Amino acid sequence: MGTVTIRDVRAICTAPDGINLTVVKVETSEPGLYGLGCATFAYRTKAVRCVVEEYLKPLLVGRDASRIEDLWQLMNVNAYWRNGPISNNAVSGVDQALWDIKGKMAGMPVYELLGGKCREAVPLYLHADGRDFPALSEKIHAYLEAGVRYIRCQIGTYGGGKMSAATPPGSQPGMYLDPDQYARATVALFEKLRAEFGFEAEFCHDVHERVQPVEALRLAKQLEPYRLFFLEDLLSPEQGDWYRLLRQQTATPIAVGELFNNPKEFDFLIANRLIDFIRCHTSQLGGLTPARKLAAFAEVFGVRTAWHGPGDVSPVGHAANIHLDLATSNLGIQEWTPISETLAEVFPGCPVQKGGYIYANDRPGFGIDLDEKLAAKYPCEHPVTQWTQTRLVDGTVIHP
Ligand code: GCO
Ligand code: MG
Repeated sequence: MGTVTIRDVRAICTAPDGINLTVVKVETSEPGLYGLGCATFAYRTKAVRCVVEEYLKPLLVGRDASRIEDLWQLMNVNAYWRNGPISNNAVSGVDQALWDIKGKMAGMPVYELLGGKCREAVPLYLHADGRDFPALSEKIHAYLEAGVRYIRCQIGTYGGGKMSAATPPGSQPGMYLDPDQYARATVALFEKLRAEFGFEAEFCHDVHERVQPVEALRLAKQLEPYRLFFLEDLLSPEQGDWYRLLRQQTATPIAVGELFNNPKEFDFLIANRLIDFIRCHTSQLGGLTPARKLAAFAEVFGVRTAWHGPGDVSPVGHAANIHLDLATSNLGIQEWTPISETLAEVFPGCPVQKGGYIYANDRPGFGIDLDEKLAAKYPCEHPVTQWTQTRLVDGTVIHP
């Protein structure tokens, strides 16, 4: 086969489960040879699609599809300004598609291209949530019976709700939160959870950057006796330096990263061993190429991976995470969102969950496809994002 070049680059936007997903399809000069990559930024779908089709496509068509590293570097600096979520997601879609193509050309699953399996399957964690303790406890029992041992425990997701009587009349609409009430309730929650489930189950919790730094410090210390597997997003990326103080005062394992786009947001956290798990949303980083470099960098400092794996990652993105996980020795855990029947129809070849593990298939590339006709039946919608309009009791906007 001579040089295989890029013939077309398209963004396919679809919402089979009502969550906007963006997948880039790179078609090549070789008939029938194409790759798929995840570019999902659920709240700016149109913007990512525009970057892919109006800017990256003209840059890429006609170029050698085998030159993944060169093309990643070219795309990353092509707009001069870089390291933002919209351009990174667009670059990720192309990058992952090129890895998919390379696997298909080599006749190998991508995990083989990355060094081969470190394990037969990938350990996962699932989200358990409930409006109250009994509802949460019932979910956890069901997961444990199904062989899932790592569980993220929340009551009322990330806290917050309607404005209270303490909010000044006439305040703006939004998701109102009392961080101190949330922090006190969280400590009480894990005391009850450990009393009911003991210490065999591995519990995580996601603070979702919703408390002030000193409250975060106090919360991490108060949770220490309950031996969490990790405590996530204690601080917003803007307050990352507070992790230096946190590390000196508590042994609660720290996980952070889903909001990171720029290497300068995480390099000091890893190089100074201030965190235990890096939680990046791999398309937000720019794809598999930067993610595999980040995994290797983290290994040097004893930091483990725990890639972001919520509902707003496409099954292609989940597959890319799983292939990277399989070939990564410093894998910590993989966040998993069960794939619905509808999603599995639109994306044939999804990774499969069996008990507490995820299995990739062994087909070349990522082993996953996209039924474009079916995908077109689930168009994306673009309403104003509501849940991120989070406010304190007094009406002040806070990080969501
Ligand atoms: C997680 C994340 C998600 C995000 C969501 C934003 O740990 O999985 O915090 O729940 O809130 O991906 O769209
Ligand atoms: Mg999170």
